[in-house]
Amino acid sequence: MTFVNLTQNSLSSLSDNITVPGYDRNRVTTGIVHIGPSAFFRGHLAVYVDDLLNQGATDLGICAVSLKTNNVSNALKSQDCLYTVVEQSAQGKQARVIGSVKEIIVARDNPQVVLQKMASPETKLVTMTVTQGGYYYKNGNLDFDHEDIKADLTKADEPSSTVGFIVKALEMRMQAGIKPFAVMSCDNLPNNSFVLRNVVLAYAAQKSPELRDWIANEVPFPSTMVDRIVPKTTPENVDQHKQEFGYGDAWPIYTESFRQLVIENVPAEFPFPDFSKAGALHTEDVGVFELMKIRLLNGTHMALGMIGRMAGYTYSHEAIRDPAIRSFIKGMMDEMTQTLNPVKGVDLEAYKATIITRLESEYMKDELARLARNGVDKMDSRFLSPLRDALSRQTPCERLVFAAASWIEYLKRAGPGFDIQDEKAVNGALPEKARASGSTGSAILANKDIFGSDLPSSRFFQAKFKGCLTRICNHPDNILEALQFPDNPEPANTPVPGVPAPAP
Ligand code: CS2
Repeated sequence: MTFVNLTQNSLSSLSDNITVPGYDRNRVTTGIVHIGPSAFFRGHLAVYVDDLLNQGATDLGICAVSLKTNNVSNALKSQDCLYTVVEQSAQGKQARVIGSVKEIIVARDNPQVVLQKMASPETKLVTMTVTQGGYYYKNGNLDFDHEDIKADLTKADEPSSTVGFIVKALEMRMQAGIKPFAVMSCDNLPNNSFVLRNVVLAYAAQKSPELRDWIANEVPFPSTMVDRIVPKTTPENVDQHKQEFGYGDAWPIYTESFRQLVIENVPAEFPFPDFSKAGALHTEDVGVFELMKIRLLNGTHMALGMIGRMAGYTYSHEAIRDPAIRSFIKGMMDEMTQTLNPVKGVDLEAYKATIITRLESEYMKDELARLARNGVDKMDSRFLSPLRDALSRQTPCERLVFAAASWIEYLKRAGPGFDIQDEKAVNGALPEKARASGSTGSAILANKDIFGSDLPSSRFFQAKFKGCLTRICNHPDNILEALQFPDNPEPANTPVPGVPAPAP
């Protein structure tokens, strides 16, 4: 059997059950530059934009920019930047061809083309999904010691980093008298665009105070809460897609039907797309939504990823169906909930129940290894900052401590056959350090960039952490047996007898 490949010309020959762009892509101009065209972006923001184009917008086409790699560009270029999003649920699979990405550029090969795009008056919005590493954020400021930042500051006309590109393009606009674009992060990072604004301003200040002030006064940086589970596309997905839908797509995106986008308000006079037409929520206070999602979904993901994988499971739906893991996860979510403020319009109990249902979906085939990756970057937002809140609110946190302690065991297991997918951990020899520190995890806890100095010196935390890690180490072949928790946990911060007070 022969299959057509997805292109603009082949759209009309696809079967009727495939949704295709209902707008003339030739009439769509570029209004958004997106840095980091990850699977998540293609399954999330690009779909919202596709909705807006279907509703008649013509000035919101996306120019996708890969900073270094050309794999997305190679896959999408031959299909006119079209790709399929397959939504899967118990109701079946719905395939939809997304047309919002109009062009794709690899910045390393064409930095000037990227800058021209960003500086063009047509571009009103620059968005990004680059994961935490792309923010060059360290101890509350721009990491001036990072090689990328050092290099960009010396040859700023040809940047290579996210921050370098954003600042250079804004400088070009300022010098040309063109209004700036808005900058919107779509990464899972608390206060995502606020963090981005801080690093951008710090970098711009090195170039000129005038540029820094112009950015500070003129550029909106709306923070967002973004949510949609987008597992890694596998070679099997590519084959399966061809068989099921009758056409070839080099890189289809398999995802769930759920999606959510919450965006901080932008001043009304700024030409910002109205994403509410595509189901997003524009709000004054996005922070509460972000915290809710990062803790309840991403925190749960990471704990499920580590513990589930160490228990021998491969996928999210398998792990969450294990009664011991499920009960642990539900208990941990309850502990997380007590660290949150109420979220207007959201019933947190219903929100948690929806997350469990999403995790259970066997259609997703979401790998636990994906959920547990990049722990160095994620430990803080997923477990340590909720733990700090639990300690100050004096709410129960036994399971949160267990999740943090299980990271030490996860690190220990790194090696052939157990890829932890965490470059920073591997480069920093954290697996070796974890193995060397036995059941105390002391060499890892001593890493102030990750744990800070407050948590390791809390007597309550110390004792609980040691208790959890000891239990884990006592059950080397079955981590599930270490999941034992008291029915009536003591509130956080209760002094624990026998644990020495921290050094002054
Ligand atoms: C995952 C996320 O890798 C991770 O940290 O938890 O990619 C998660 O699937 C998305 O944030 C869901 O919105």
